Order: sequence, then structure tokens, then C-alpha cells
Amino acid sequence: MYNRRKFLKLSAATASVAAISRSAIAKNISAPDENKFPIVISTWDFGVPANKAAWKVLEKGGRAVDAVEAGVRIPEADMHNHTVGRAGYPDRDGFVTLDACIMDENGNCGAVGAMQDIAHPISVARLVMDKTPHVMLVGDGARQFAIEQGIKPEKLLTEESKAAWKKWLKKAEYSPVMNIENKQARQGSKYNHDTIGMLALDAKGNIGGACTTSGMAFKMHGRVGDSPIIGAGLYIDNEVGGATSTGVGEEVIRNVGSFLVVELMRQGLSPEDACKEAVARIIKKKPEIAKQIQVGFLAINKKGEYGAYALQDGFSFAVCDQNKQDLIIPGKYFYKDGK
Ligand code: SD4
Repeated sequence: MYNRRKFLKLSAATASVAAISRSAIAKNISAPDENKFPIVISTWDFGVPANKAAWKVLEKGGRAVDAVEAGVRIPEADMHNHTVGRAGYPDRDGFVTLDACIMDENGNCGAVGAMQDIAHPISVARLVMDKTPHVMLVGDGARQFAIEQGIKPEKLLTEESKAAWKKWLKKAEYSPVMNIENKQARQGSKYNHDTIGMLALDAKGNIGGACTTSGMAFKMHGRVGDSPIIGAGLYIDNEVGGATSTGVGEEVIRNVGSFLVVELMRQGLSPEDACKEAVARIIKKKPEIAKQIQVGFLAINKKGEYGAYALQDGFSFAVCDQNKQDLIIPGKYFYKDGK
């Protein structure tokens, strides 16, 4: 268990918190509440093991951005998770194409879109951030860059994913509607959804975030959702907070969702209220579509307060801090079973 006394002895960390507090007061932005961090939160129940991996970095006083990268690598490697990483479902042509992005406390960010044959897109996004002057690489270019960086390509389509794709091909209904987490889905597979978006506030009060997905199952080849798009699937502003999203990426991109949530927090909204307002914009623009799809936002502010909101019932998020490592909180929502 994390030792808070030991943490408080990290004089460098405490000094920099004091510095952040001063600058926060100067800008009239809430100072971090040191009782509320380090902390890591992530989307869905499968965020629990991912948070635990992130916590290992945070409890040693590590950086938020390192914590989130380590954290989301867990579902990326999970052979039972068909919506993130290694075992993700393919597109309608049978190609597994992965999307991811990462952002640190200094506004640095990296992303990959529609990348094939590389199991950990988040680490390629990190390399794009650290080793190139660019923010995003896509398709063959992203794959080539990963290989140049020493990452071994591998065949990602698992037998299970292939079987699911073959089954889908029988009807091949192209209906890019994300699962709504209705009763049936809740009773079914634990991992029938979705993207992992993770946000961490480290011991120095800095925020980092990561988002990674295989996107919509059986999507059009080349389709990229919100998850690797900075501002849509993820956004961090270290003065204010961070936000991430899950669900039908097209609606998140249309509303630049995560950026919107952070800007709403800047205006004084709580993380939950900011997420609620961002979801409400989706409803306002497309009320009929909104009833049939899922979108959820998750946010944390500089004080370590967090919250979430979704279109539909069934969204959940996982929280890990010094008191509890495996907390799962149901997200609040507008619709239940599409009504
Ligand atoms: C996408 N937002 O590709 C992702 C998928 C997802 O819940 O989050 N599903 O649109």
C-alpha cells in the first residue's frame, strides 16, 4: 500500500506543488489538493488492472505521462479485450488497425492512427511525441516508424477475432452503432467494450493522459475515430485538468469533446458538470442519433476532483488512489436502454 508519509518526504515533489499552487492562485485557477493525489482514473471496469499498473509509477513519485503509458499497455496486451490493442476486432476487410494518443503536462502530445501489426500503439504514440517534431503518424508510416524504433511487427488478428469477423461477414451489416450497455450486454462478456482513456495526476500535481483503442469493430478500412485525435479523444491542460472519451468517435470529433470538457472546467464547471454539458451538446445537435449510441466523457481537474457523464446507462470508470486501488464508479447518464 502506498505510504503517504514517505510521499510527503519527497521534498522535490512538495516544493514543486508549492510552486504550482502559487502559479494557480496567480491565475485564479484551483490549486491541487494534496490529499487528492496522486490519482489515476480510467474508462470502464477494465480500467482497474490498468490503473494498478499506472499506480506503480505514481506511488514512486513518477510522472503522470509515464504512469498512463504503463497503465494502458495492460488492456492493450489483454488477449480477452477485443476493443483495445493486441486482440482488437478487425475492420470489415479483416485488418486490425489501432489508434492511440498520449499527452503530457507540458502540452506535448503524440498519436498514431490506423496502425497495423503493432501491439502497443500507445508506446508508438509516445515515441512520436518524444522522437519526432510531429504529433500524429498514420497507417503505413506509423507502422514503419514503430519498426524503425525497434518494435517488432506481429500478426494481430487472433483466432477469436477472426471468428467474430467471419460471423459478422455473413450479414455484413454496416451499421457503425456502438454497443449500448443494456442489460443483455452487462450480463454478457466483461469486455464487450471499449476504448481505454486514462488520466493521472502525479505527486507533483502534474496531469498526463492516454487513450487507446481498436476503434469500432468491423469499421471501414482506414476509418479513424476520436481516440487518437488530440482534443477529441483526449486533452490535457495542466493549468486546468484533463478529459478523455469513449463511445462513437464521430460524435466526439464533431464536438471536439475532450477539449470542450477541459475548457468548461476552466470556466468553473466541476468535472462531472463539464462532462454532462459536453454530452448535452451531442444530444442538442443530433437528438435522434444520441438515443441510439453511447458516448461517455471522463475528466479530472487540477484539484484531483473527477467525474464522468455518458449518453447511456452502463458507462463506468475506475479510480485508483492511495486509499483504494480498485474502485469502479457507474457513470451518470441521460438515457436508459435508449430512452
Ligand atoms: C472510436 N471511441 O473509435 C472509439 C471507440 C470507443 O467505445 O470508444 N468505443 O470511435
